[in-house]
Amino acid sequence: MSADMRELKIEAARAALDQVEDGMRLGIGTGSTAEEFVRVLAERVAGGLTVIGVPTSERTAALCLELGVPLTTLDETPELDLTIDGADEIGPQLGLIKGGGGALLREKIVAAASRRMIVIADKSKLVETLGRFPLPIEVNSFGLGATVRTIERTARALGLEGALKVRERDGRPFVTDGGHLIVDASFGRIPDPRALANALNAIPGVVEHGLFLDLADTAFVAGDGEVRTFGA
Ligand code: ABF
Repeated sequence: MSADMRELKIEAARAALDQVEDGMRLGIGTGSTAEEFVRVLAERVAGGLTVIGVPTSERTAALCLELGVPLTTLDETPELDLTIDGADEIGPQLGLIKGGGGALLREKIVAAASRRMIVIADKSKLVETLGRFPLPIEVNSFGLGATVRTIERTARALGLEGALKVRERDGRPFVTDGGHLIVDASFGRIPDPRALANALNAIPGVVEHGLFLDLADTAFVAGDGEVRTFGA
């Protein structure tokens, strides 16, 4: 990642940090932008800010522990004030594609448990229509072949076609923190994300998908010397 790109992520992270108040219960996202947020948050915690966070991945949990950000779980703290997370794409009405980092299931559970969700990103994530980034779909490993066929058939009925690939890392299937697999679906433009989200939710082998609709309230998007605010 270039130094400029990292700087944009830090700027977006700082804008989100301004929304954090003493005593807040936070959802803490995953990915390189969310990691910049953890770093700036940790500085404030070291300076006396009192917050507690629910991490959306083991990776984020490890960074929080390393930097001294206090953690809790959704079992102990089922209601959160604010979640701050990155995204792979930010589309109209703050519809998102997430899951490129493989943490979409926990990210969605944590976002849904939060009163507010702020997305932080550099401007490369803004799109007019979702779908340039392959849609991550988390699936149970049982019945993988059948589930993939059902996803294909379901998408085709909505006019969407494209390659579905089981994600790999180091030549082996990528396994999520929840023990599931990820299918990356290169559908291209998704004109009706809600219809696709509903259809995917109805497939038994699909655990969750990376379409985050009606979850984000605000996006801070850094680029061209400014941080733009989208949403409330
Ligand atoms: C998480 O990290 C994911 O949902 C998304 O896939 C990814 C974005 O990563 P980065 O900030 O590194 O671009 O938020």
